[in-house]
Order: sequence, then structure tokens, then C-alpha cells
Amino acid sequence: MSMNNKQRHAEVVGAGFAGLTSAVALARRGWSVRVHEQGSQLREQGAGILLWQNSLRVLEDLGLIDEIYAGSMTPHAYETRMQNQTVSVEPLTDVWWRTMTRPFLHNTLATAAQREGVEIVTSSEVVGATPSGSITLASGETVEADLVIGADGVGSAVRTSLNIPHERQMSRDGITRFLVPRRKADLQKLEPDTDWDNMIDFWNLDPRVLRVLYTPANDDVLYLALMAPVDDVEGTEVPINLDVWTSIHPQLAPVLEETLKVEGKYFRYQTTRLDYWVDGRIALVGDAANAMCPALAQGGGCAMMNAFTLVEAATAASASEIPEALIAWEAIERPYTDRCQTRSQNYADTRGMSQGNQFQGEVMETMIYNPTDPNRGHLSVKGGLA
Ligand code: 5PR
Repeated sequence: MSMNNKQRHAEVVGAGFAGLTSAVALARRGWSVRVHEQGSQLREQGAGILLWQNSLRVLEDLGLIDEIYAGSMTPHAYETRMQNQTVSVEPLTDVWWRTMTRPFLHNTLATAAQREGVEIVTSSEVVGATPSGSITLASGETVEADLVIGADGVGSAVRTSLNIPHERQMSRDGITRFLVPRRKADLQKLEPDTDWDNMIDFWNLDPRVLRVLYTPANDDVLYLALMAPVDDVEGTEVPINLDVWTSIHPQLAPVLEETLKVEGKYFRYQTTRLDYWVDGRIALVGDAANAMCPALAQGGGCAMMNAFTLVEAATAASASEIPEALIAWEAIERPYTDRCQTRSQNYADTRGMSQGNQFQGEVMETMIYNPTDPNRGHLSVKGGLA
């Protein structure tokens, strides 16, 4: 921005991964930024997350990669089992990936936002927005901005107030997620030959569909995700039905027992598709724009890269050109997210991840996408990793 330009102002609705990523990027590019969080505290309620290189590149650009490394890990491999028989062990050494807890990622972004001078207001509910760039708070107060980012989640009030047509596809499966102690020594006693530093996708389709996704998040914390169909009353129970889960996976008893000590909630998978993400000076990102099934572990990844590229596009435009810049941004970025949503939905519908060796070919497109590459629009993925 040149010195004689007035500092531009952005209002960001929602302090999740998408909102905070955009806020940090905006502040680092000279914008004044305010983030509204409707919760009374700045915190993340989710459990664990896998980040692929698309979002790691965003964190690198934002100067946060060392902090992320200090609290995350790369598992030795992605192992897939069916009825406890190993189907595949994918080392994924050609791709950059890290696992961590969601509270850690959230705290890293929130701390960075504050360090960069972003104003974060908690207990601040945004009830509406207009394409001219104004938002209305629950108090009735109206605020004007050059750019409004609707990052207010799957039930987005910004989206509702703009009447953006959208469809929602619900899956037959859902998942309960927990953070528990690793208890690696106890697991090793029960199963000495298993590499408990792998991410292990334990599938069971028989006698019933119960899947445990075992993800080490750092040296101390394990992210456990327990999948069951929505119509399985016992499988979806929270606190979990220990008898049911340990009868399928006796070797996981030490960590399954730990889930009883922490809160969890069953979520049904869903995909949300909007007719458009942009209306005037407003752009929607993250679950507000494109909630997706978690099979490819790209909900957070797409949220962060779209938040980042949106900021780049708005910053490159003059204040008056922002609406056109947002439309161009959606045209470039959206096809990648749309394809990722479709693939993830397809995996969820077919339970296709259970076949193993899934991380190759076209599904790698999102992971290897580089949102910080100015020529990224020309990327094409045919046979997998370049
Ligand atoms: N991968 C990850 C994950 O958390 C889930 C899935 C795949 C990292 C579930 O939340 O397939 O459901 C999945």
C-alpha cells in the first residue's frame, strides 16, 4: 500500500481457523482489522487436526511455522487397517504434513493476531451484513468496512442475512472426537509390534461399522476420532459405550477409557455448497462457505488457504476495486475447494478410505496446492505429486 492511501479496514466475523488466518494475513499487509467472536472466550472446542502442505505454506508465509513445529508432529506413516489387518502403510514422505491439537493451532493463530495488532472482540455477535460492506451487531450497532469476511461457521449468520442460496448434504456417518493422553507404553504392552507413532485408521465394517482414527498429535496427546453411522444408537453414544468399542478394539482399551474423562460430541458429516461465496464487499470462507466431510482432512486446510488467498486478492486491489477482486478470487480458488468437497463426500459415502493406499493421484491436488504461489492458477495435477 502506498503512503498516501488511507489505511483500509476489515471486519472479520468469527475467530476460528479461517477468521484468524485472514486476520493475521490482513494485519501483516497493513490493514486495520477487527475480529468478532460470539463466544465469551477465545477458544477452540475441537480435538485434533492434520495439516497438509497447502495450509502449512500459509502458516509459513505468516511467520508461524517454527511455533507450529514446536507443538506438532509428523507421524511415521498413515496406516490403514481393515478388521485389524493392515491394508497399507503410506509413509507420505513426498508430502509435507503435521498433526497437532486444534486448541494449539487456534492459540498459535490467536496469539499471532494479537501480536500483529488485530482487535479481537469476544461476546460480539454479528447478526447481519450488507454487500456495501457493513455489518450489524446484536446490539444494533452498524459498522462499515472496506472488506467483510464471513468466517462464522457452518450456520453462518452472515450467509443467512445475505440470503445466499445453498444446499446441504448430510452423510450417513458421523464422528466423535477426543484428545486423550498417548499412553504409548500401555499400548505397546498390548501390541508390541505396532508403531504407535503411526496415524492408524482402524476400520471395521463387520459385524458393524465402527472406525477408530488414531492420530498422535504430539509427544503427549493423542487425537482419537470414533466413527459410527448416525442410526447406531450405541456407536454414537457420548460418553462412549466402552463395551462396544473395546469389544472391537481391545488393544485400544487404555486410550478408549481415557475418553470417559473428557467431553465429546457426536457430529454428523455434511457438505454445504453455496451458489456464490462473494456478495459485494463480503466474502465467505471456511465452513460458512464450504463445510466438507473430513475424509481428506481438508476442512481446515481449505479454510486457511481460501482465507489467505482472499486477503492477497483484496490487498492487491484498490479500495474501490475490492468487489471485482473478490469475484476474481472466487473464480480462481473455488474449483479446487469444490473438487476437494466432492472427493471427500465421495469417500464418506463409499467409506472408501478403508481400502487403503488412498493418498495418491487426484486426491493429492488439494494437499499440494500452494496458495502462496502467484502462478498457482496454472497448476494441474494428473498423476499425483509433481
Ligand atoms: N482424516 C482425519 C480426520 O480427523 C477424520 C477423517 C480423516 C484427520 C475424521 O475427523 O475420514 O473422517 C475422516
